[in-house]
Amino acid sequence: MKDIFLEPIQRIAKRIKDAIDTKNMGYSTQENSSGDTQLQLDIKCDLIVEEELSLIPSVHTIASEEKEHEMLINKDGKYFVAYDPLDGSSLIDVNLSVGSIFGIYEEKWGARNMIAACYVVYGPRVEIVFSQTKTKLYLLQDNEFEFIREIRMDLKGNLNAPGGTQMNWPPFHKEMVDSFFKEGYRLRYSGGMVPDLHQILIKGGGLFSYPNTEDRPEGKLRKLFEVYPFAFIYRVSGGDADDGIHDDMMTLDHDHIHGTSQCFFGSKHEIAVVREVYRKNR
Ligand code: AHM
Ligand code: MG
Repeated sequence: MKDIFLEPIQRIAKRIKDAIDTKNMGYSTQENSSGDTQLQLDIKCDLIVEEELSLIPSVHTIASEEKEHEMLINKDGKYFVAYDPLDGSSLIDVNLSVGSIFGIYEEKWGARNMIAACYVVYGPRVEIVFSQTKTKLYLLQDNEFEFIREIRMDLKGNLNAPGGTQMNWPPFHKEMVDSFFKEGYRLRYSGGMVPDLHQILIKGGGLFSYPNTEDRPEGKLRKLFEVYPFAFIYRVSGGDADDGIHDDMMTLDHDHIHGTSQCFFGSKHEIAVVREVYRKNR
């Protein structure tokens, strides 16, 4: 299965990198389903992904963070692909790293149907991280992606990436975040999910958290495009993920394509702490 998606995603990554580099296309007046103003660049990247995925005969349906509805590609296909073409696109103005995220589901949406996940980081370098049974890192050099290595996380890290508006965090969440800092964890948060989670993955471990808050009672990050793909990638890499609610978030069925959830990703140690704290405060 892997090769069916790896090559198209490599083409997508090169085309999106070109789109980012070519010119600043400014803001459009449209909003996406989550109410964000869409950049013309978001729309262009969405069309690039749509075009490339439409060429794969085994793709049944696609869903994009930038499209209100899912789109049928081929009724005889078996893969359902959810993607965020340009995550963190507002960071382009300040020249920080951004990414694309892909979740590949078999037969239907839902965490339990995910069979592979992948992201691309557009930073000083362009990298692809692809997880199926292992997590593999590829680097763009001289216009070709080269396999670099497999990624395995340590059992415990020392980075802490706490998302969401702090004044709206539940008090037990603040206590947990502070407890990591008191243990010597260091703050690493750019506001781009892809580079923030990439940093924790590549540097061995730590915790990225985005809790439910008063202003966002169901978190911010989207399950199909963002939360499940990273949960899958972290688990395949020897780390873990949790939603603070369910025994195993990766057994969940599908509800709404744009549904959001609180989420926690990290090495096994940090996620065990999250589970303990959140089970106690459920
Ligand atoms: P986007 O999909 O509209 O770009 O939003 C998702 C981004 C993530 O990359 C990041 O983790 C999160 O929003 C940051 O949110 P906040 O600014 O609330 O910390
Ligand atoms: Mg996004």
